[in-house]
Amino acid sequence: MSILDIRVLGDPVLRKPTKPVTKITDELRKLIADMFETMYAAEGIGLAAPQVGRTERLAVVDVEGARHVLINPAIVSTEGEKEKAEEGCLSIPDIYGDVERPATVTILATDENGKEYEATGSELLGRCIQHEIDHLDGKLFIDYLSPLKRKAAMSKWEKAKADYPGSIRKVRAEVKGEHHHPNETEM
Ligand code: K2U
Ligand code: ZN
Repeated sequence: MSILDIRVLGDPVLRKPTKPVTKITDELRKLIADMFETMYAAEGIGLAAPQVGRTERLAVVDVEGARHVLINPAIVSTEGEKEKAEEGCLSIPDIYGDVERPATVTILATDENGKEYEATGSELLGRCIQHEIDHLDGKLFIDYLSPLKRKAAMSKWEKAKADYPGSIRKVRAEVKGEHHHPNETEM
């Protein structure tokens, strides 16, 4: 498995809608494994293919140990009052903002064995799933901010982006044992 570079705001790949996965190949499974490794190294709880420069409709999620592979995910229903919570994004480092989203979401997706499944998530899992599916539609959390808040975020990003030449964020390997997952294969 390898840690991939993360694309940051400014890279057009983050704004391109993704293409449905038609065949689950060994290469796609390797990408899934690399996305989990990259996500853990970047201390995220979700990661979508565009964030590593790929255009497949694919994301991975691990919220409190609940790992989900989201291949061709679709939201089938949302429930509950909209809840506001602060969000960040691995592709927009150090920028945060409040985003309102439905509390609970039910999705239909395919797993890495090609099996279709339905999952329901609330709270952080529900929010993360919605954040990742937005990525697959070229949408970022800053799109939900009020014009004033977005202006503030963008001017902060104008300065911060100098640290990411080529809109690339290099992710360093975690220190061993810093963050281990039970079913993670040893390198
Ligand atoms: O897709 C991504 O950029 C990873 C996002 C996913 C996410 C954003 C907001 C709320 C929930 C999930 C995050 O940067 S992962 C970082 C993180 C870690 C713990 C809790 C919230 C966010
Ligand atoms: Zn994100």
